[in-house]
Amino acid sequence: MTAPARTLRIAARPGPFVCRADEAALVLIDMQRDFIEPGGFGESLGNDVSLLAPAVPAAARLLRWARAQGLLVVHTRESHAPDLSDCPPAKRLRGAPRQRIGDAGPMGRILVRGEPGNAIVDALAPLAGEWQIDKPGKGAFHATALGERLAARGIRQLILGGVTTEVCVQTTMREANDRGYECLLVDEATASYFPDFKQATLSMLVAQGGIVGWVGGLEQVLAAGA
Ligand code: TIU
Repeated sequence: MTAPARTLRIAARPGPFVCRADEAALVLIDMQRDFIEPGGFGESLGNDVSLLAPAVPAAARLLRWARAQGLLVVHTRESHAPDLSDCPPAKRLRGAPRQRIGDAGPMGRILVRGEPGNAIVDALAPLAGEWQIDKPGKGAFHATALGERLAARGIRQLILGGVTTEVCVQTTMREANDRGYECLLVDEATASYFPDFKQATLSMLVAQGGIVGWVGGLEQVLAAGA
């Protein structure tokens, strides 16, 4: 006889998120130096990167919790091949950034795989066995093997954090929702260069009875399974 699935009941909006630990993964989106530290892609777009700093210790607490609960942990990086063959001109040429994707910056080439600035920040460094997904798009399912790998592992629920809330995190959560995953986004573990965009994103995800999924507070997540 197989043991019943271990469930963690997390108080959330629009209602409780009942996490089945064996079928759930923590997905931390793009917690990279390129977005969080000066000299990377985020700053090259004209953003104040200090607005993302509070999400780092919050994501670190969430990561410790997920590891303690035995959840699969997935880290993503927005990144491109050195020859930029996976970067459409429409992405590289968009806007008027100080430096474009592939240009040389103080932390290496902007948003290029393997460069120092493309690494995940030290406080959230992946452990051996945790998945690291390099993604050329905003969503983590686009042009990656993430969907196939999660399906092969029997994962049905995603607990999400990362940056930025309304860009890569929201895109990934919407992609996942359309693929049938139940998704919980953890408020303090996500951040935006535009705080009002973050708040609007959280509101729109849970509106209409959770049209895209759930949003929960960090303390409520940590209290589950404590
Ligand atoms: N610009 C911005 O807010 N975000 C991105 O370009 N990528 C991610 O969100 N990771």
